[in-house]
Amino acid sequence: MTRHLITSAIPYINGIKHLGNLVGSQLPADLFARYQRGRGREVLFLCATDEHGTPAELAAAKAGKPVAEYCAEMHDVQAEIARGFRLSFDHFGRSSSPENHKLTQHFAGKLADNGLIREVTEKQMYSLADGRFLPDRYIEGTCPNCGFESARGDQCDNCTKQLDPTDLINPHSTISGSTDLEQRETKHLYLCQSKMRDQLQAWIDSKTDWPILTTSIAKKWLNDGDGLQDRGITRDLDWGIPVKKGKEDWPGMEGKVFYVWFDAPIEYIACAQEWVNAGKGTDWERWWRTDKGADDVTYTQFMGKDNVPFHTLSFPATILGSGEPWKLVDYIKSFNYLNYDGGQFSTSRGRGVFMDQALSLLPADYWRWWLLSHAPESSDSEFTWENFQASANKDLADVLGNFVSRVTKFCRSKFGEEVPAGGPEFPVGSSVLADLETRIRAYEGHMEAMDVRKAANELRAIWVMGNEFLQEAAPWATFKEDPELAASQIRFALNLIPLYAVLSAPFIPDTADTLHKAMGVSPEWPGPAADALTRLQPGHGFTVPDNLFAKITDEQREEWQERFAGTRD
Ligand code: B3M
Ligand code: ZN
Repeated sequence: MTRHLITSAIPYINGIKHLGNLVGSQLPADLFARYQRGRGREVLFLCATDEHGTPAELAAAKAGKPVAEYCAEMHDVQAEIARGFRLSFDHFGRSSSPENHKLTQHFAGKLADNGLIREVTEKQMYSLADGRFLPDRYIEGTCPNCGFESARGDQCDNCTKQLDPTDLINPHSTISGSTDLEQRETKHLYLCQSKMRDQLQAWIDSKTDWPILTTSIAKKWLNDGDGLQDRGITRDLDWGIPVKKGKEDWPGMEGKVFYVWFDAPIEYIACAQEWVNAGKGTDWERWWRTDKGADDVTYTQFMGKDNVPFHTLSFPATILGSGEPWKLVDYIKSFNYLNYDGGQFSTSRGRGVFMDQALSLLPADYWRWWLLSHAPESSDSEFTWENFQASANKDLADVLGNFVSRVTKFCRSKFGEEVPAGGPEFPVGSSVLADLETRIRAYEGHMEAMDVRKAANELRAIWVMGNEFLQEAAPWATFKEDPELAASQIRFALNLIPLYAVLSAPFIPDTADTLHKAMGVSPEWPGPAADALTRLQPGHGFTVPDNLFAKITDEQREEWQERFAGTRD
């Protein structure tokens, strides 16, 4: 049976992520991991924090902390919030781990051995006052294009023009404010991606089943001319993975580190090693080395569209270029952007709802359901408080919550807290059983295909069927004339609850758990609907769960809308 290796793009360490980040990678990856586990398949689901590069350094400086300390703290913060959202990683690693240091240096050594790395001498801004080279975004000055005074070395935020630090008028260091800057020569390593163009092209061309969003981005980069330029994989920074050729020093590269986008995807592999070293698993090679059994692994990656070039070209170039039998990704599921109330979510400007804030308002299942059922798959989508309120109240409270409440309470009042006997097993003269069968199989199909919205729609339709059945059968009316028939109707309806629980678990795991417990059964993926709907036999005890979903009131919605209208600190 195939095993599933699943990774989510690893979130930057520089602060708590917003809901747009969540729905673009970690959450759909979790949906898929939970689904595959639910089907009884072996899964290794990995994620980590992306801890290197200038964003980490800048965020640590802003927090007034040494960068290593900042990263350790933020990792724990992000891990805690991930638990809050019930993201079921088998391991949540760190790209700064010793495992990743070693493996990144190993890959660099192999690439060098294979003639895929060249040394390039280039000029870069050096700050005498700071005693260091400055990355582009550590330099600010006046934009030559629009006159904006705080244009960054890489781009003007005012007129969006792409800049080079040497374009700026009056450039100064953002660390010290010093204008004592000069151009100095520095040597860097470049990965010769251009030599691998044909190999990468053939590989991408073979992926005929990939989402168009993924392949169109990859092909654009491959064919545009500048996409597959050789790429600098080192930086003049203190924080990062020291440049080494395997275990050996790399002459001329002292004091330099690898570029964050070189080591970040390698962390997908190092994370599996961390998982073993943390005592949670025993054999990482079985998942990652095709010479050690990973041939029957299906590897799926989840990410936002901005990450696609790195996963379709750069990382595969690292893997293929190593000449070693590493597992390559089988399927890349990418997402468009989620916007926030008429604009963009923005980490730097603190615009939108952030993961910690969301959990302080409502339990994770509300957010999971809304985000997944509105996943930005075929185009960008938008979060509005009205839509969030309407979906949660309708789908969760009116449809699912209300069904469970009506069925269990009616049964308790008329037959007690156990499944009643009497009457036929299935509704006579109704297509409900056949319709359920069709819908369950369609749901499975959408989940296998990672069609997140289609799966959510199918699940919603399955929930709706329960209410429609109740409406039609009207056991409260039948009970007066034919209690036997009412008993059989309610038995059928009760049996829908564990079915709903197991099907819904990938989307709303806490609610699923509550339902399984209330019905006194463990999760069991449905075979034929007729079998699944006779699981609860007469006499089987259950309890009436507490109200599953409170409705979001207009007052709450308005208050939240107001509270999140501005920007965070
Ligand atoms: N940290 C960017 C992002 O979070 C980056 C992803 C790395 S995946 C190896 O969108
Ligand atoms: Zn400008």
